[in-house]
Amino acid sequence: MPFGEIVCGSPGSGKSTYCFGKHQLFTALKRPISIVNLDPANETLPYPCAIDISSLITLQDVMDKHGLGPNGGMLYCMEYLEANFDWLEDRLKELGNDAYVLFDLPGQVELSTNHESVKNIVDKLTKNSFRLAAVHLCDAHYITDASKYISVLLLSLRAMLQLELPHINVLSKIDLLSQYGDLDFNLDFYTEVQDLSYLENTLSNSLPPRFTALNMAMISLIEDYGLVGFETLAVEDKNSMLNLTRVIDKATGYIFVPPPNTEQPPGTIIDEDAGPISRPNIYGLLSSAIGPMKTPGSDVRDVQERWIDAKEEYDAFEKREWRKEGEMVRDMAARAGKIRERKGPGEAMDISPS
Ligand SMILES: Nc1nc2c(ncn2[C@@H]2O[C@H](COP(=O)(O)OP(=O)(O)OP(=O)(O)O)[C@@H](O)[C@H]2O)c(=O)[nH]1
Ligand SMILES: [Mg+2]
Repeated sequence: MPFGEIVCGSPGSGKSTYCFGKHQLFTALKRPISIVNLDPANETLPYPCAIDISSLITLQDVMDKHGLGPNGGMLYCMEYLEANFDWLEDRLKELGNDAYVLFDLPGQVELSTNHESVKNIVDKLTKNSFRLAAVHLCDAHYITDASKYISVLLLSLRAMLQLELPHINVLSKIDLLSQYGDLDFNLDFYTEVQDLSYLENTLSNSLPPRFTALNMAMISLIEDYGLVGFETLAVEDKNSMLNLTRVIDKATGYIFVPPPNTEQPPGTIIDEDAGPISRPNIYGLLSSAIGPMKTPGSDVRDVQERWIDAKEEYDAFEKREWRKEGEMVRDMAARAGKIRERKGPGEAMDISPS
C-alpha cells in the first residue's frame, strides 16, 4: 500500500526545501521516498523528482495560450491535472506498492483551502489505496504578530476542513524565529493553541476598536473547532526532521521495517548474536509506533530552548561538534592513506576510529 504526504502551505513557507530535506533524510535511513512536483511554476527543482507535472503542463504555456495571469493559470493547471488524472495514476503505479510519495504543491493557498481540484485529486489518490497525510507548512514568523497568528490559525483550519486528511500543521523555519524579536508568550502557547483570549489585549491595541468584536468572533470560531495545533520544523536540524517524521508516520500508520538482507543505515548493529537490547526488534515496532513520543525535539519546551532561549549557545556547541567530526574524518582519511602506502594497493584496510 503506498503512503504519502500532501505538502501544502503559503508561498515561500518551505515546501520544496522540506521535500528535499526529507529526501536526504530518508535516503540516509534507507527508507523509500519519491517526490512528485505538482507545481507547474517550479522551474528549478532542488530535489530528484520522480514525477514532474511540467511534463504534462507548464504555467508559462497556459498563460501564453489562454492569456491568463499566474494565479488563473495555476488554477487552470490544477483543473487540467484533475481532468488528466490517469497521467498521474500511470506514473504513480510505476513507483510500486511500497512507494512513499511526497506531493510538492504550489504555494497558492486557495488550492488547499477553497478550490476543488486538489481536493478531488486527493480523493482519487485515497480511493487508489494511498494512505495520505496533509503536511501544512506555515512560516513561523507569523506567530510574532497576534493578528498574523490568527490568520494562520484560520488558514490552517480551512485547509484541514477542505482536505479532510490526517493533518499536521507545521511552523516552519523555527530556527529563524529569534530574529523577529521576543514572543509575547512561550512557544507552547502558539503550538498548542492555548487560551486565545489572552491575545485580545494585543489585538485590541494594534487594531482600531471596531475590529475587537470581529477578532473575538474569529478566536471563538477557532476555539470551538478545537482542531488546530502545530508541530515545529527547522529543516536542517536532524532531530527536528526525525520528530516531524515520527508525527506524520503516526498519522498515516506507516511503520518502516527494512527488508531482510538490506544494507543497514550507518551505526546499526547488524551482529546477529548481539543481545536484544542492541538490535532493533521489528516485532516491537508497532508498540513503539503507537507509544508516546519521546524523541529529542518532541517537547516544545526543548524546541524553545534550542531555537529561542539559548540558540547562540546551542549553535556554538553544534559548531564545535561538527569541527570535531570533521577532524575525525580527516584523521581517518590520513590513517587510511598511510596504511595504503604501507600495504600497497588492493589490500584490506581497517580505518575504524581508534
Ligand atoms: N532558515 C531556514 N530557511 C528555510 C527553511 N525551510 C525553507 N527555508 C528557505 O525558505 C525559502 C523558501 O523555501 P521554498 O522551499 O522554496 O518554499 P516553497 O514553499 O516551496 O515556495 P513556493 O513553491 O514558491 O510556494 C528558501 O530560501 C529556503 O532556503 C528552514 O527550515 N529554515
Ligand atoms: Mg516550492
